[in-house]
Amino acid sequence: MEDCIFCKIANGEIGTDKVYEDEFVTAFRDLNPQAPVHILVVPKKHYSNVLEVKENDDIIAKIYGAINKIAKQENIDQSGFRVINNCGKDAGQTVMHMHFHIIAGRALGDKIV
Ligand code: DGP
Repeated sequence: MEDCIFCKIANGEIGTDKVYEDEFVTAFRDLNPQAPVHILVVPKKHYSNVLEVKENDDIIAKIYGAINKIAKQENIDQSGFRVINNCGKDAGQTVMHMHFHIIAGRALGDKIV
């Protein structure tokens, strides 16, 4: 996707504070952190959001495999963290490249669910 900021970050065209990378996934610190640890985990391939993930596609497993490693790397595996995916307008998705927020480093307060 030509004009996608997260595609540009994932392919190295734009530099960022990268914390993890493998063949399928890149993770970097959010520009506008909501907690001491706020990391975005994105697939290297462009998906606008989770609605584009097909049943037999293992990208979500790859993303959660990366989250597992990042949690240990960031020392939040014991204290805990929240993973958030915003999909579409009502969820407030602002970047149309599927991404999962890892939020941690403080008590996260009220939950929606
Ligand atoms: P969402 O609302 O779920 O679409 O969250 C998008 C997040 O992406 C938001 O927390 C800010 C972050 N973000 C937007 N542009 C950039 C960028 O260029 N670099 C980084 N590191 N984060 C960005």
